[in-house]
Amino acid sequence: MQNPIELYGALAGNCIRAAIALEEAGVPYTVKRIDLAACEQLGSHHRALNAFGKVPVLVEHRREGTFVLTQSNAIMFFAADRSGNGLLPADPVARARIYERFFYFLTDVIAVSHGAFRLEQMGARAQSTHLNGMAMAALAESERFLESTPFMAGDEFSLADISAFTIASAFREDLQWASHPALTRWFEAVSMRPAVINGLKAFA
Ligand SMILES: N[C@@H](CCC(=O)N[C@@H](CS)C(=O)NCC(=O)O)C(=O)O
Repeated sequence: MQNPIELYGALAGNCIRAAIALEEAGVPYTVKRIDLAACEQLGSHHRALNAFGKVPVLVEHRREGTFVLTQSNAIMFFAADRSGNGLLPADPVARARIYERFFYFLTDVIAVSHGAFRLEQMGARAQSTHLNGMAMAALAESERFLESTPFMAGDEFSLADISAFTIASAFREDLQWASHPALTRWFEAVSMRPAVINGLKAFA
């Protein structure tokens, strides 16, 4: 039988994060590619899944009906709940630390970088550069998370690392890696994880 879970998406950070989370969680899924350049996400077929016309979208075919989930971060938490592993442990303290770091990357790096991208599209180049600089500085600051632990929120790989990894990949060319030895070591280690490699390839 086909995988009950489908992940609709494209080669973009939000979709790759969702794919990496499913891979790390060991949740089998089928990739459904959406051609953003051809505006397939805005067509009626895709809008039936996500009225906002965005990817990623996760679809799970259940006996009791079809479950549709949008928002990359919601999909990551869905995957973590299925994983039964360290992506999001049950211990409230460990979990709180993961939330802290996960939302650091989401709100201080990814969202800021997204704002920069929108400004660039509007032709507001100076403002875009300023915002991108803020996002990059916040990413560089995450070096301190890695001073005493191998991963962003502790001794185990977690949702916080997935959040950090895709945006660090996007900034790979511009980050001063030599000044950030812990970030460099972390990035190399995460890049070699089989689930991360598979997630990166999901929409390639
Ligand atoms: N907050 C949403 C953002 C989704 C989003 O903006 N997706 C982009 C691709 S990364 C998209 O669908 N772009 C196509 C469009 O805006 O037409 C999430 O995290 O899933």
